[in-house]
Formats: sequence, structure tokens, C-alpha cells
Amino acid sequence: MSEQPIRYELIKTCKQTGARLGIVHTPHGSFETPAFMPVGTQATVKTMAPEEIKEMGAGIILSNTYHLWLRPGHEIIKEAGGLHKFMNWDRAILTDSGGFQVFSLSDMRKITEEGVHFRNHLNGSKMFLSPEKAMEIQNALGSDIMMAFDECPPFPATYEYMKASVERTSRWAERCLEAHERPQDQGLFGIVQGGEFEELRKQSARDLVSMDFPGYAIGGLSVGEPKPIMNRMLEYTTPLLPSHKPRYLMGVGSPDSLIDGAIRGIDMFDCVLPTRIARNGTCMTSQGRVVVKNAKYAKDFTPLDPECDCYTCKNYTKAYIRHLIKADETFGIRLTSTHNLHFLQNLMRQVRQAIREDRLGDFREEFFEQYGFNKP
Ligand code: PRF
Ligand code: ZN
Repeated sequence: MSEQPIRYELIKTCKQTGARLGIVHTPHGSFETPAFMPVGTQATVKTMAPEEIKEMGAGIILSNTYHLWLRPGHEIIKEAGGLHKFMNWDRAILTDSGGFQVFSLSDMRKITEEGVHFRNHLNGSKMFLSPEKAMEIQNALGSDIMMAFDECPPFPATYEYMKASVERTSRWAERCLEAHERPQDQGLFGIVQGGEFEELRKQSARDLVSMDFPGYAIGGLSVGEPKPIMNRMLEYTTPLLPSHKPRYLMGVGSPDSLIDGAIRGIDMFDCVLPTRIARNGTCMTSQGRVVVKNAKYAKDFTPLDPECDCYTCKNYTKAYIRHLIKADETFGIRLTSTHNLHFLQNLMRQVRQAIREDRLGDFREEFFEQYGFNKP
């Protein structure tokens, strides 16, 4: 094992936009960036087999500390030989640290300097998550990239609250570094917070950069703020991060935001969007969103996306998929999930090719026009 488990190789920057083409090297293989990470919260990308995710071209998936701690428990996964072996995924895994999930899923949260007290959303029991506990769980899971334990305040938050939160998140990041027991084969990323306040983004980035993490995430965005605010925060924050390390924008996965994030120097993204909307029959296509449940598709015997070469589009019609989704058949969800995940992997391939050819700005225009983002 090399001395640094996570290494970023910058291939080139797009002359038109400044977007970065790169490769992230991990103990479980390398993946090209900008990359989209499918989400496998419960140690499965919902309804999909690992082989299917690989075939779409994904080199890394995301999983969650919070969920796997509550069920089945990190001890069991450790005993199984780690998360890769437990779920039969031999490429890279990134685990989120749990703080964000505690805030979005559990009741009765109380934040203290030590950590967060909350109630288990499955059985109501009292639990406590701290930087040390989040590291213990992620060390047991054995993910290639671990995330520091942070606080992601809701939008909008006051400047005073956000400042105190950023300072606590920096102290928690120090404690994560201290508690990390496998620095030889697991990389720990810091998470920049600060909401919509440039001064606090700067303070957060400065604190975390001084701790010398092998990569940095930008958290606290896509939490309900208008898109122009997210883009402005990215423009402000990415230049504060070291250019020889990967940058990860947490929880972003709409096609327009993936392109706009890449243009602002982001290398990695994750989001439940493709699998979540698949479950109610919504698909991302080259012509925009298709809500396949709509009555107008009842006799539409064409594929979801005429330009797509995924398994779903090669073999099934909108009318059939509509029938399956309306009849609550799980195969319908497999088909829409397959398409949506393939669509985003394919979008990222196109983004990388456009960077290679110094034309990501042109690609953005063409894509937005076809997808319908330019319509009023
Ligand atoms: N922090 C962590 N996970 C996250 C976020 C964050 O700020 C977000 C924000 N979009 C998504 N997931 N730890
Ligand atoms: Zn398809």
C-alpha cells in the first residue's frame, strides 16, 4: 500500500470553462472524474446488482454510516470482512459520516460540543453520534473514502449560528483525524461548511486545508437555497481548495447542477435522485424528464429515451414500463433505475469527453437546450 490511500491525478483543465478532467486512485481501483457516485444507503443501490452498476461504468458508490450502524451494525459488517465483501462490490466505496442523516431522519436531536444526541428512527431508542464514533464505524466498514463528522445547518441559518457551527465542524474534523485508525488504507475527507456566507466558507476552507486532508467536500449546499446561490458559493469556495486534491459536492445529482458543478471545479458528486425518482416512474432523458406514469404514454411503444443504449431502452417500451410501475411491480423500478443510473453515468462520460476537447461550455448549451433547461 502506498503511503497515501487516495491520490488525485489532474489530467487537464477545459480551456473553455476551467472544468477538471482527472483520475482518483483508491485502494479499490481508480475512477475518472468528474464522476457521479450512485447511492447505496443500505449496502445496496436499490434494486440493482453490483455487476449492473459496474457495467454502467461506475467506479465508486456511496454508502451511509448512519444506516449501517443502526442496521445490521458495523460489527457484523466488520466480521463479514468489511463492506466491500459484505455487499460484493470490489470497486471504491465512499461513506458519509452520519451527521447529515441524523439531521434529516431522526427525532429529538440535540447538538453538543461532544456530538449529537438523537432517537433511532427505526425503534425510537436513544443514541449518540460523535466524531470518534463516526470514525470507529467507518473504520469498521472499511470504505476507501471516509467523511469527517460535520454539521450541515438548514437553509437559511443566521450568520451567528453558522459561524458557531463552522467552528465546531472544524474542531470535530480535528477529532476525526485524531480518531482515524486506518490512515494507511482509508482516506478521510474534510467537509467545508459555511452556508451562504463567503466569509465563513473561507474560514471553514482555511481551517480544513491546514489539516491536510487527502480530499475535500463542499457540504451545506443543495439544502433548499436557490441555484444561483449554490453556484456563487462554488465559485467562491473551490479556488480556496488545493488543486492537487479531489473536490466533492455532496448531495447533488440533477443534470444541470452536475454540469454547472463541473464547470466550477467539482470532481465528485452523489445523489439519491436517479434511484428515488425511478421509484415513482420519473426518468431523466436526453429530451428532458419523462413521467412514465402519465396517461399519454399508455400506448407509447417507443423507448424511454431514443438516444439511450441502456438495457431498459434497448428492450422495453414506455407503455410496458408504465404498466409495471402502475401495477407496483418491482421489475418496473429496476427498469427505471437502470435507465436513470445509466443516464447519469453517460452524462458524466460526455462531460469528461467535452473537457478533453475543451468544449464543455458548448456542451452545456447544447445539453440545456435539448433537456429543456433553457425554457422559461
Ligand atoms: N454533510 C454531509 N453529508 C451531506 C451533506 C453535508 O453537508 C449534504 C448537503 N447537500 C448532503 N450530504 N456529511
Ligand atoms: Zn435508457
